[in-house]
Amino acid sequence: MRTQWYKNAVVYQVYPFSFMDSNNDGWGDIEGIISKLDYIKELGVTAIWFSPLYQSPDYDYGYDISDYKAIDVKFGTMEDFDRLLEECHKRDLKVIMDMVINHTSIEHPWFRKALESPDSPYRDYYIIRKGRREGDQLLPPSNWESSFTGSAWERIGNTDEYYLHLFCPEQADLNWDNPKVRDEIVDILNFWLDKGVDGFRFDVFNMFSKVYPIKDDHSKKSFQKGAPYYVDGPHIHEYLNELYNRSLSLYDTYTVGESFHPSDEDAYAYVKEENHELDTIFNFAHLDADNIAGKKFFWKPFDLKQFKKGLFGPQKTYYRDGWNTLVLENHDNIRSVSRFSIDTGKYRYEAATMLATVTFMGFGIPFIYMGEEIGMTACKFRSIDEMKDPVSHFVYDLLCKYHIPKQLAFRFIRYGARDHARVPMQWNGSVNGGFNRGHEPWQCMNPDYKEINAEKDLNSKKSVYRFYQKLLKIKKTNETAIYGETEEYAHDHRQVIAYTRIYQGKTLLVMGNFSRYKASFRMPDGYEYAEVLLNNYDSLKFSEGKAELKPYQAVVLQK
Ligand code: TEU
Repeated sequence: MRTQWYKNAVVYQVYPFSFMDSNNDGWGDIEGIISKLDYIKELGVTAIWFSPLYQSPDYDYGYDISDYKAIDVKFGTMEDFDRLLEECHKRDLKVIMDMVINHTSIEHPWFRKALESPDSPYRDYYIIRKGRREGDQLLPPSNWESSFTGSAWERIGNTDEYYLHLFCPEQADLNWDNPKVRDEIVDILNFWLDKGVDGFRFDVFNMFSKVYPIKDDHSKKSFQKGAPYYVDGPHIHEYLNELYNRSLSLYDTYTVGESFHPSDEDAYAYVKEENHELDTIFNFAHLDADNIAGKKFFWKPFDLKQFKKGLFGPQKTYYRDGWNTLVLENHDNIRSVSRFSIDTGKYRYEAATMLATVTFMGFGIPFIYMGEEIGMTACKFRSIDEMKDPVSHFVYDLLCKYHIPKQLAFRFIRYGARDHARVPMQWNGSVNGGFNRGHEPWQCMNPDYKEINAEKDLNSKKSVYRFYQKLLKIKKTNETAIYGETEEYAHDHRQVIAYTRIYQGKTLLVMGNFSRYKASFRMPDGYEYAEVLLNNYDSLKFSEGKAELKPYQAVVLQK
């Protein structure tokens, strides 16, 4: 049944809120997406991952689902979705749905019914516990923290009970230990697979299984309080395997799990083919190379060695018996050209194409986030009020609570905010960047849309999009680029990232200069006369076995 079509796939992520607003109401929609499918196809991708399109009250912009089998009205109808699916398949584009099943919206009927009566069978769909009494004070059942700041427990009205939410208070965690919950999930997956979708991206899947009974986390090393009790939990491998057997393996699917700081050992187990859990997971470790301890609002100078370690680690580990993914951006991260200490002013094109080359030529499936292919930059937000993501506000409020001056707090938020990726797509230089016909978009535009937009990029001699086309063509068709084993070079080099991919006697050498200064790199033997497959400059200079790379130059050689 399963053809493993994903092995030479290239995935494009659409964040529906901000892609294309066809009816000019300020929200992106399905009709808008359909109108841009040719643009996506022409780029050279083979699949699209849609961030949630389901019914949602949008406390976390679609990641809080209130009906898993309905399309949200702001995006369109189920008929519109069916047409989207058909139009994608007509163009040979696979469709990957986002599945947010660690938690549901508190507006989901299951949660509503759970709260209606203490005897409701739906209570056991969630994680509801009595608080702890200390004197006259009622405290949460444990000291676990939410990923979005504060306690992970929310008190239920005036009762002495709390429910668990590892994200927003409006996102209640499901109790995966209840077999009925797993039945419901299987039913939802099969509903979409029966419609013909081709795979899923599982949101924070490695938080599904919790350690019971609930207890305090006293460890000093936890990424956040409670993490050892809800990350890579005791039954997670079993539950994934169950989804595989009861649903995924019955169709020609592909899955990618979004993991939350997994241990190396568990990460490998999730993707190991013989385990029948997931096909791939996302690895984000390299994206922490310019923040402190994985906390994205806290700046540190870019550490290229850390980036390399994060990027190459999974390529090495999963090579023999698993598969990998390659990511620079998504809806949770700031634009890649605007980070890693990059000089965007002068070298936006060079940096955008270098980043894509050194990342996507590795072992794994490239995931491209809408707008990345035209080198969209971080948004020049002027105040916290322009930001819609609840996380930006939670963290801002927290910083202010600790007496950080407001301006400084805002600067922290602006450094790492997810809002940067969520401003509307910039299609052209007309009103609202062509996202719609002038209605105020739900999230403000990046004021640079007149300078940076798809139309302008495509007409430019230095087009990021056209470079991506060349790169993706190699990535999809060159067997070495698909199957080759990665070997890293220049690990200690402070400017250059370099590696080979080797497969059946053929070799690719990929090298990129990660800085605004010239850099020289001693290549492994025999590349001076190799064929240049890709170069983001017109020429490449060699001297005595060394490649002399210009600022942000990236090259792929084949031998
Ligand atoms: O994200 C999980 C997650 O933990 C982070 O990427 C998170 O966005 C970051 O730590 C905040 O700074 C997934 C989704 O991708 C995200 O959009 C959702 O908000 C989250 O799950 C909850 O569903």
